[in-house]
Amino acid sequence: MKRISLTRYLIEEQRDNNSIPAELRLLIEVVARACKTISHSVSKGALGDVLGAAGSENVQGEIQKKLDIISNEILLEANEWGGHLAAMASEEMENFHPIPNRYPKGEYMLLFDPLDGSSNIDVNVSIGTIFSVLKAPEGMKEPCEKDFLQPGSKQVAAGYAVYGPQTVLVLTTGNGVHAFTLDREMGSWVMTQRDMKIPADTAEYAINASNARHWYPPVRRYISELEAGKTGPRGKNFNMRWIASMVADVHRILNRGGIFMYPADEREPDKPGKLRLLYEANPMSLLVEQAGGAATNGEMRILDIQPTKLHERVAVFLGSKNEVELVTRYHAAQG
Ligand code: AHM
Ligand code: MG
Repeated sequence: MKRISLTRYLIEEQRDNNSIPAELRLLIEVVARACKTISHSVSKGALGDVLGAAGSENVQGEIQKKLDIISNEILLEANEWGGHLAAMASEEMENFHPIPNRYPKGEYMLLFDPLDGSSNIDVNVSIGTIFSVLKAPEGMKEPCEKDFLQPGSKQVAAGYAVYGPQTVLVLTTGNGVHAFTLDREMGSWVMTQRDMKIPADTAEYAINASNARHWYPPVRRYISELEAGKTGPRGKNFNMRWIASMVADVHRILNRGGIFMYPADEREPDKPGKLRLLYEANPMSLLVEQAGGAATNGEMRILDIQPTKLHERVAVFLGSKNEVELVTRYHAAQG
């Protein structure tokens, strides 16, 4: 079998479609290299003294794990000196991270959740890194928060690395979704899936059902119909999976279909859901759409949402198109 490395894919994509300029290629390769380093740390576990809490909280008031902080540092350090970025932002930092003055600046902006699925770190369940790439607005001199507040449709690249039984990088630059498996002996990312596609129909759904009593009526209706199975209104049985790492749940959906949901609920009306728009929902929505699926917040396409702040939260329904459209219609019907 011919092995196509990540580098080769990026270069050929530029040659054939003119879609990955050299700076963007550098950026993607640097992020991929950082993910390799994170994967190495993750796999050391207790032997590397990387498990457990760091003793601090992030801006969302969540307890930070040692690996949240280590992964954040790895991504910042890898990306700040190459000259390809204007600024970075992360789930783990309240404010965005400008490129230090001693380094040249580039035209891209990188956003990431350095280690998604933090609750799974210490129990050896799949976790991941999610990233999103934007272009700095035309004429930007000193970056400010509002430069990051672009709708997800403006992303020029997005992806994640999942640290599971295998470490796999899944990437889109707007021309399909491709997966690269980390060959640890060779230290390289090798393309193992080209053009991943999500089937439009599915019999599998993912939601944290422990929140059921807080759901709004459209979500209750949708889930109760799935639960009713063959003798219910949907006339077929559905299976449920919930890994509690969005990266791992989305990876399953890209591979065999499904719908993933993290809805808003009645607990905190001002807080629409748990997941963050800019560095979780947007990159995952671009990947899912590029693979033929759909992603909404129940009301509109996630990629069309105009963000208003860096750490904004959003309700998420993504995956197999026909299911996402159905639950979105139930929201519209509710008015
Ligand atoms: P994190 O970024 O702090 O890890 O939180 C996001 C994660 C998602 O990966 C996952 O889908 C969700 O939180 C799980 O939430 P819950 O604890 O409700 O199961
Ligand atoms: Mg996360």
